[in-house]
Amino acid sequence: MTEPSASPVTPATPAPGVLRFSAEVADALAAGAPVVALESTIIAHGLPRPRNLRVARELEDLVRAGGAVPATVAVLDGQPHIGLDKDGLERIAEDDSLRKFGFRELAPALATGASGATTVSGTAFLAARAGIRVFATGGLGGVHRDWAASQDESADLALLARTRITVVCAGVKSILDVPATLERLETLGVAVLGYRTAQFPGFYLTGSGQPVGWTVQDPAEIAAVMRAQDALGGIRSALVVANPVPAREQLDPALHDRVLAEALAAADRAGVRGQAITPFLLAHLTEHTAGASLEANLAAVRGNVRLAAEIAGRWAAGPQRGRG
Ligand code: PSU
Ligand code: MN
Repeated sequence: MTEPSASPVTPATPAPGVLRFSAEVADALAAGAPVVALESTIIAHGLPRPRNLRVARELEDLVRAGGAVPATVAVLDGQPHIGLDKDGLERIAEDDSLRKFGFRELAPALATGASGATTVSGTAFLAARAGIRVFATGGLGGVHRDWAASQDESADLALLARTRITVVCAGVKSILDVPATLERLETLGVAVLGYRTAQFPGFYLTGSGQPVGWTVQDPAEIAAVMRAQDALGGIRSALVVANPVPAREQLDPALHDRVLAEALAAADRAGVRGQAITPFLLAHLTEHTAGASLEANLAAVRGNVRLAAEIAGRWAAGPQRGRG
């Protein structure tokens, strides 16, 4: 693959043929046109069926409407796909045997021909290797609330500490310990920008109550920060752009707090842990808020996808005078 001229990334490129590009993603990267990576775990394990397939298509269409090319990432039959065709997207949404692949799962999956949806850590790694700089998701994984006992911290955080990609998210999932997750991002050296907010977003909620150190007002400023990261050189860490769900589309905070407490208690009773805990809690919230949490989740993801397309456009356009 030739490196896109407008995107000054220098990925340690994988061996030829390891990544399988969709035709539109290959063309866009070769032309230096804007591309937005999308993860597949949210489709396969984060959303109820059959709505998830419609959402997968809708998110790709939103990227296109924003002037960029969508690259939904997944591993199918041992091959990492950067951009899925119609059948691939259907498989992600409908195949019950699909696993959940974070970064560490990728090599065993390739070697054994396994199939799975990629999480933020799996997607960010593969997208960066492919030369894609902008990635949209819902909420990052992070430090779980029972961390002292379980030591459960999503692999998303450590991977972002060593991967040069910009992740647009609505904060971290509110099922997590948000202040602890922010501390970990600081420890790991991952920069966080609040998009038009001084408060770190709360995933289903517009605000988490936690402050964010930097506030940016437009995509050009974000692109300027990305260029500054590259200008500094050195450690290739990510940039987290935290984009709140609009207040009118957030989940009612009182309902959120009540149902989340119930969901955490239910997970504890059922002995759910490890990779299964995030899908369990998200599904419990959807069910016990009569779908309201799902609508807030989708509103957040849509906003992130739209913003990511704008950032990708700014990034591909190259440096502007005086800013990004
Ligand atoms: N955002 C959503 N829904 C999701 C996820 C993110 O709106 O389902 C997924 C992402 O793939 C993220 C994963 O990487 O949840 C975190 O899982 P874990 O806590 O097991 O690392
Ligand atoms: Mn975990």
